[in-house]
Amino acid sequence: MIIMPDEKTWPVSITPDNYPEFISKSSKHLTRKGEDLAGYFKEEPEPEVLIYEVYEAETEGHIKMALTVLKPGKVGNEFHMTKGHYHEDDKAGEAYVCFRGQGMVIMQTREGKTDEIPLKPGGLAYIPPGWAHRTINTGSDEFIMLALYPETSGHDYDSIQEKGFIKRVFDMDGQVQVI
Ligand code: PAN
Ligand code: ZN
Repeated sequence: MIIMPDEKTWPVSITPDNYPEFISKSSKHLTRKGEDLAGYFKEEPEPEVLIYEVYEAETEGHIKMALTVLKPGKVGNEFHMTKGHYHEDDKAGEAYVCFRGQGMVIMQTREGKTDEIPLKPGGLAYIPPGWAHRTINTGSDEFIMLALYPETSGHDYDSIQEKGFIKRVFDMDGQVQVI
């Protein structure tokens, strides 16, 4: 059970079983459809296709929480993914905890270093400060993860929208390929 006598009262325990309760108490809900991701994939997504949703909690203190539900699927042979961003504060890192599905976080620095961390339920990915990050759903189920990051992080989407990610993730004859 999530112990939340009212919506703004913490602490909470969020688990792979009770995360829908977190969703129901979240204070902000974003949806990202194909039309919101125009220009991100190699091929253009169908405008109305739902690719992911984000539920944010209004936490007090310096750690913010957001749950991402990334739908399974592909655009052409490229797996569904989030937009990806740098944090505006280059001292703000982040942790992703996977609750459901199969996927990965791909990361890069402004100097061109890249890395990736595969994620399955129970796994945690630590994203160091200064690294852009994007989540990919490489499985056939929803990919669900909780992100924890400083509330002062800020999100820089423009750098990714302009230059894209160095590494991308494709289904090549049934194999997940990072290229
Ligand atoms: C996450 C992301 C979330 C959606 O909460 O914001 O997965 O991805 P985009 O923000 O790239 O669309 C996070 O990294 N927050 O900092
Ligand atoms: Zn982030």
